Amino acid sequence: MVTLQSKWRFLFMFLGIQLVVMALLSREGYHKRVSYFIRIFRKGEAAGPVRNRTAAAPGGGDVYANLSQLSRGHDHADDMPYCPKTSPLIGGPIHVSFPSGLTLAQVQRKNPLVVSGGRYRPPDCEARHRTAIIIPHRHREHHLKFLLYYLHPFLQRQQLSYGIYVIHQAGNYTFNRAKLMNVGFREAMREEDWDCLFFHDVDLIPEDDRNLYVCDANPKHAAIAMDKFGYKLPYKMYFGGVSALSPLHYLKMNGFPNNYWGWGGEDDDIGVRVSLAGMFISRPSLKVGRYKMIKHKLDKGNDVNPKRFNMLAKTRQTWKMDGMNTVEYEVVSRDYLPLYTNITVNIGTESGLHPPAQKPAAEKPAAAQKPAAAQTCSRKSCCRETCS
Ligand code: UDH
Ligand code: NGS
Repeated sequence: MVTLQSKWRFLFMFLGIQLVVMALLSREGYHKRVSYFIRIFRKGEAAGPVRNRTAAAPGGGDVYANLSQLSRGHDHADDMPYCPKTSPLIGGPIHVSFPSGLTLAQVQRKNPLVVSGGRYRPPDCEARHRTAIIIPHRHREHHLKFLLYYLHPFLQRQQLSYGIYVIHQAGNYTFNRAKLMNVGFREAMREEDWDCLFFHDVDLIPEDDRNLYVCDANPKHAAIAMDKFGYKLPYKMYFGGVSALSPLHYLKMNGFPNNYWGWGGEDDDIGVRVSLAGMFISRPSLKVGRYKMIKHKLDKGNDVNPKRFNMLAKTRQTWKMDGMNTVEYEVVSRDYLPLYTNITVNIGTESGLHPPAQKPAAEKPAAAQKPAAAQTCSRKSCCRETCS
């Protein structure tokens, strides 16, 4: 009798506990609690600096999801089939965050199929597109690390054959983004017959891998929806951040201007060149052309260019005289690093590649004590591009 009673008590207790658990789970917000417990169990597994998520996760998937399926060590046989027109690895929105502590060695370990110089080919099919990424750079190593962390898997998911070039401006003279891109174009094309070039700011991380890094029939402005502009175009002719041109597009518009020293206007000039050369700006949809910008302030050595509006007003007259046909530079070094090709380049100043060394400020007459970046072009010390 006693044993039968305790059996019933046990059964009621068991059913009661089940009811309480079911009630808890069915309440609003149980998802959060369940994932909280799952995270506790998974704590020890967190291998990478960015949490693994599945491609379908709300708020974006892990950019490395699915890539471990790619097998290493395939020989690139001549009879390899073309990759499918739409890559089966594409997953849509990508979760982007910038955790502290990420190292280049970690990025390298996450990308075992990337070879010297930051080159990649799909291991199991012949890529349909060959894309070079050109990144103008100086003193932004911290941003570069994050860009590489996201860009490598992003491009692999699109089954592209690709190479990443970082064009590093040597010295401390005022930064010149557009001229560095001209250098990048020439140096990348010297190495391989790329069919598309992506000109990519170092601080912009793509948030959707349906934003294909291939060229369109017209020059493409890819960074159409940035978080800092509320995921909208700031103005209709905006062409900044990330753009994509085929070699033919690039040469048709005589490349980019060489004479925008400092911040601003060069991207607008490039946008104007597109239409002056008889082309249109193509764009992805606002849904896929999304980018997160790594927040930062204006760099030292990249002051706002006070001449930019005057220069922009003259693009129609200058674009054929200044660009790829006049670009002058000296490659200081070329390094085939594990995750990218670094090209350090002397692009000189407004006064040429080897301007006469400036005397120390104390020895100069007062009138000559302007900072180099603020010097204007006089007829005597003619800047090749602006004073013709
Ligand atoms: N860049 C460098 N080093 C520099 C300057 C620029 O690597 O010292 C490169 C880098 O790839 C960067 C790109 O040039 O992403 C564009 O420069 P930027 O990021 O400074 O330009 P952006 O317009 O930001 O994105 C400017 C910050 C606020 C400017 C406010 C002016 N009113
Ligand atoms: C325009 C600049 C562009 C610049 C854009 C966005 O005003 O070079 O703002 O700037 N054009 C001129 O100054 C003529 S941002 O908000 O990213 O700092 O890209």
